[in-house]
Amino acid sequence: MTIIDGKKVAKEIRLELKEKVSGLKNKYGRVPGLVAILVGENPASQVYVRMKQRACDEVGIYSEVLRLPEETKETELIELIQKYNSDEKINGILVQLPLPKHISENKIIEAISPDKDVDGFHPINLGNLVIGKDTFYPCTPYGILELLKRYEIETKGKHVVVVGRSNIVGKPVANMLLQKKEGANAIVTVCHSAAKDLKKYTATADILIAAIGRPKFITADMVKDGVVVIDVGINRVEDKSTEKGYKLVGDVDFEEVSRKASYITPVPGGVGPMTIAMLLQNTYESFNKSLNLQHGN
Ligand code: BQF
Repeated sequence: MTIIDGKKVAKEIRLELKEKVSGLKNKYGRVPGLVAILVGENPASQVYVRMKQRACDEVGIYSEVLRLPEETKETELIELIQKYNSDEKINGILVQLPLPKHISENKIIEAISPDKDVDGFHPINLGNLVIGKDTFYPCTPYGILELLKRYEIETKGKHVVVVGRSNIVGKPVANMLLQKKEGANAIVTVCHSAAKDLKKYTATADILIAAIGRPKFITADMVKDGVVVIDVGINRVEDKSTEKGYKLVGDVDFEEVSRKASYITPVPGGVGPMTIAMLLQNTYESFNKSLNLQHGN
């Protein structure tokens, strides 16, 4: 059994990006830029935004962070996004989700220029993803494919079972693995909470992607021997023995499932750090695409 070390791979990717960004700076005198917009005080969101900002600093990507009050109006947020859509220093615009209830996430996502949508959530980019065109991949699915690639885990012809159907993880990762491409070309099943007997599906998986959002939901009886397990869950559960009063737990019961798995991602330190690394990767790719556009390609 191999534990997939997402923390280590993410670090490698950040080091590779640091080199590439330094190359851009030498060649063009500019670096990629990212703006992160946080509305309200969700504690987890604050942590995520801080991690993204620190990661930008580490690789030399220019970053701005906007912290807006909970009461921010939808129209105000849209106007801000439009300002960044035409800001040449900025190649990526990220609006941290979830947003307060009075703001429509769909409207906000659609206000972001598809050319700066480094989260890959804009319907144009998701549409391009589904038809296999070059686009920004959502960061968590991109991180999952990158982990499979770097651990040389074959996907072609394998049965991937995705549990969860969110627009951010389940739907895009299923579509990416379905593409007739290197690092994909899998047989993909998507299942979810409406299944009467989830085990019937999960037990047939060569590769199981758990993106459910419930702590330790996947147990050993639900998987076959030798399964590759990708745990996307980031659940905060109370733990009085820790300084913060909580710990992070995945959607998979790591202790028991790891005994049957050939590969498994831990939580923390698995898919989570890759999400941040791929955000930087997308920002770098966005900068390069903007150069190509300027030169009329
Ligand atoms: C780790 C996210 C749900 C909803 C909105 C490292 C992150 C998490 C875990 C992280 C996530 C989850 C992010 C670890 C960003 C991943 O060491 O295991 C990093 O920062 N994430 C987000 O921005 O929005 C979310 C999950």
